[in-house]
Amino acid sequence: MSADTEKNYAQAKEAYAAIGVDSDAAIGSLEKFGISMHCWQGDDVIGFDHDGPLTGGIQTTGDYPGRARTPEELMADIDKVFSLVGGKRHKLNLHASYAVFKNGSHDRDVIEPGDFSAWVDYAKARGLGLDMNPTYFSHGKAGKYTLASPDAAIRDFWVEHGRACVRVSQHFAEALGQPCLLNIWIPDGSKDVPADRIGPRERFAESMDRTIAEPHDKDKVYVAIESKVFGIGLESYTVGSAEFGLCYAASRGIVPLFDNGHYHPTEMVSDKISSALTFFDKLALHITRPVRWDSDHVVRFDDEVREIANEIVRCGVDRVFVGTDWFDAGINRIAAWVIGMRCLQKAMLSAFLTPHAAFKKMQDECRDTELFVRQEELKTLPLGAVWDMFCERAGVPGAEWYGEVENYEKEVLSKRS
Ligand code: RNT
Ligand code: ZN
Repeated sequence: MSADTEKNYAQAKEAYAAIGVDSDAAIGSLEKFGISMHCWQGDDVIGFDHDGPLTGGIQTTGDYPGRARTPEELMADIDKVFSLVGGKRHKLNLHASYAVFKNGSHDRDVIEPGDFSAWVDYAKARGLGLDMNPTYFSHGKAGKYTLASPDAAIRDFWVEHGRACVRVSQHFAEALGQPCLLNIWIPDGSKDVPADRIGPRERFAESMDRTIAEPHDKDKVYVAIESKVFGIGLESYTVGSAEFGLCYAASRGIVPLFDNGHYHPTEMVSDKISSALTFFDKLALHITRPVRWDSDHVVRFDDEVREIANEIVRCGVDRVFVGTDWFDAGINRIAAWVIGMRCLQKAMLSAFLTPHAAFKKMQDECRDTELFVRQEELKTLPLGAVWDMFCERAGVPGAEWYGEVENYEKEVLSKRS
């Protein structure tokens, strides 16, 4: 360990102790804090089960060289990412479109656990968990509507897809010995003013009911529904709106998923977490960065992510499934993953280093001025020195990780054409 890391940490430990915070405990909490990292940053949300473009009103922009084109390349890239990200309990978040077929391909309504055995083996060998998402986009049967389609045959196809994903999730949970989050997001909606808003919503609810009726153990598979305000080409109406998602989750006893890119730009997910957790046992999040719209920019260590992290810690880390969701094809894709993961971890570290009980007491005793002062003074305490010690203890590089990505680009990514 470098003498500087040790010396700086000793000083930081004292500075945090002075406000009643144990920095070793904070590092320990961060080591145990698992993040479900999305697999789709490495290949621009394309997957392996189809040819054709990304559809569904989501978009990657940029053409940086080195996109992963095969499962092997994607797995190697994810290994590189995890070599630069500390922490012991991470998961990998898969989409159904990342199936790795062994004996000929299956359409999405009939995918099987075996179509994901390459991922189960991968996760097992690395001590990772797996989460799952049905893929209701980038497919010939995903036109304007999927689970909310007026065409019963289309709805049936996608219901079968969801049910197959429930079975895959149950298999993930059993094979890896940890619960699997199965998150349902559909792109259904319309570009212009619809004539019927309630019809598609009723059909979506009915299709969801049929999907979650697929037998599963509730302590192994947690089903979530992800809401959204709009998508590209779906600007006027989104079937799975925020109210729909919340009401559906509450009435069926499943988990709501909040993606912080899926609201009007001044709405803050940090303020929504506690409202949901007043009524739900569990909540799921997609951490992303919307820039003016649901742009899925790489997460930075910014105010909103820090406040989301504070809320996760205050409400209870065991109550929140934390996943990531961004995709940038304009910069090195490995760096895009690593930047966002490390920024989220920095936000969590900052939250673990916050004297929440003392601050709450100030609020309850109406010492608002003091709270304001102490919240702002906290921001310039030596978080960086604690972060460096976290990296050191986790065996990952500190601030100088970019060289690793540069080498990987030279040795591996640049050879992909
Ligand atoms: C889309 C949702 C969804 C997707 C992934 C690929 O707006 O955020 O979570 O990003 O399923
Ligand atoms: Zn999302």
